[in-house]
Amino acid sequence: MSHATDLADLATGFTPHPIDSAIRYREAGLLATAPLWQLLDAQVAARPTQLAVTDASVDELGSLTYAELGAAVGRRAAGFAAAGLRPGQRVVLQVNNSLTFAVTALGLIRAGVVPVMALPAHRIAEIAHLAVGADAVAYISEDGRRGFDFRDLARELVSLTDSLTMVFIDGDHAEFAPLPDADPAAISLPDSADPDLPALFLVSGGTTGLPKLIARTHADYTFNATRSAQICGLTNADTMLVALPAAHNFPLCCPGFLGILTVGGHTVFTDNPSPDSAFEVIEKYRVTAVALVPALAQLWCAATEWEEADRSSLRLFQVGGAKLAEPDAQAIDLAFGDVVQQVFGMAEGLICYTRRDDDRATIHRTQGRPMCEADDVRIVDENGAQVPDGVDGELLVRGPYTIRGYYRAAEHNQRSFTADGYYRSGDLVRRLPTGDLIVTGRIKDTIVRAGENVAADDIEENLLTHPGIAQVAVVGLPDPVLGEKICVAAVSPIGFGDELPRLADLRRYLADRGLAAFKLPDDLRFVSALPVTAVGKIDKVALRGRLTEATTPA
Ligand code: OOB
Repeated sequence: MSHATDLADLATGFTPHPIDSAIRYREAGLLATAPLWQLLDAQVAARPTQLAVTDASVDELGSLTYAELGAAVGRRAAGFAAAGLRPGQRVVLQVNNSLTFAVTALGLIRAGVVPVMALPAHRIAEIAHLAVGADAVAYISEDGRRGFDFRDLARELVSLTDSLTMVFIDGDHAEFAPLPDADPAAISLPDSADPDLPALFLVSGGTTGLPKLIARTHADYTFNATRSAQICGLTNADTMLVALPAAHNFPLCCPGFLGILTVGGHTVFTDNPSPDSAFEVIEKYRVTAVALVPALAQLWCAATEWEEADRSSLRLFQVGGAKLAEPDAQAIDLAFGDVVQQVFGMAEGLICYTRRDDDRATIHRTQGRPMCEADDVRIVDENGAQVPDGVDGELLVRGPYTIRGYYRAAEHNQRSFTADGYYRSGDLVRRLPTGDLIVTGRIKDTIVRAGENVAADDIEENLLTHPGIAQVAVVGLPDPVLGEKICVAAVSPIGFGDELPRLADLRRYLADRGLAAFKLPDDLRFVSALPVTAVGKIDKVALRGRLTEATTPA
């Protein structure tokens, strides 16, 4: 295929903004005209000697300045081009947090090759699905040094997919190719890109079914990074710790690695988010900002009781990906000094932030408000009619950086988008008169018990106020009499010494808080940990499976 055909192929099955919206967004200055890699080029020119990236798991030579990062990215891009990868072609990238991640992801983008940002926890089912869906020509990963051998996955993948002809492996590459580098002066790289074509693919974070491909364009992702960095007040004096998997939208671009790139700051990558390791990294590099999911944030808070490393440099503690309970938000502020920020976002687009100058109560209680004035949020009832402020409804969204359709998923798009182009998030939210949003649950997360609809999040929120419960998930399990019974899976707080609450205690507790009798749980299991998704959110599908297995007689 010629380059033009590769780009035409990339555009097939991609849903752009309608032309009038694209013009309006561009006129408002929200959609860039430059390719995404321009973010790096600008910093290489502006501050070549400043530190750009550090790999916390490498003791020596683990850092690159902007000039060095620019050069490494150029060589990697040239290497991919020399290996035969062409602009517009898709590749699946699955690399743990490291300098290799930074150089390889940016190298692909610089070469015009479009990475599918797989998470390290994905396995063959997800990777094969993504590779086939994107018609990927290459898989890029690493060896077995981190406890899982991605070369085995590569072997299976090659046997399952027709389009895939190249595998590049970081480290011990076995029968595959090593990550390529070449002299950029000797090979031609694209000097521009259509800003409204995909620069990369994110994968959807849903816990139902296989991940879907989310095309993010040069223009919309540049905006996502730039606006996020502004809202979070990042400057080139900031150091961002990327502790969640870097391929996820949150640590990648909200503001994350790409956001800090827009202001010329420093990113430190770690593949170990546990507090004992991460706190040392914070002390060593004077980290100022970090993004975590709620379960990790809880762990970090608890660890401040015994970990001694100096964390006083932290000024921005972002939590998102799942609902942060108000007491947990307060606990973070107490333990780290008024630094918490809630982030409610989705790979599909919309990002909401609490703002630095909001009062602490708003920051503790809400999930923030949209980052862009052109974000068009509607909250609707089950008939699609808009609900007033203060009333729960499903969040629909349309805007400059929100997709108009999943990639090559026409049938799915019929369900996930309205006729006038809004993305149906499936999230239940409530808008306050201030514009701040409170996420109250998922529309499908209800248990039908003896004919009554019970919202799992209602019970969860109430249980989280109980001192004997640190984390909780409420799911419906099949029951011959009730149809579904309400099962509580709970984790007790670290160091919780007293006797664990029993089912009868919790039923009484909830009844005292005013919950209706039909909402009181039928079953209680204490577990050491709840199953989580690839980025660390509670995975109810897996949990239901586990609990059903545990109750089904053999
Ligand atoms: C982030 O992105 P995804 O694509 O992995 O997951 C999106 C979904 C949302 O639709 C919502 O159901 C849930 O995750 N979610 C939250 C939340 N943040 C995300 N639910 C309650 N409270 C929050 N703060 O998870 C993501 C992407 C960018 C930034 C932050 C998170």
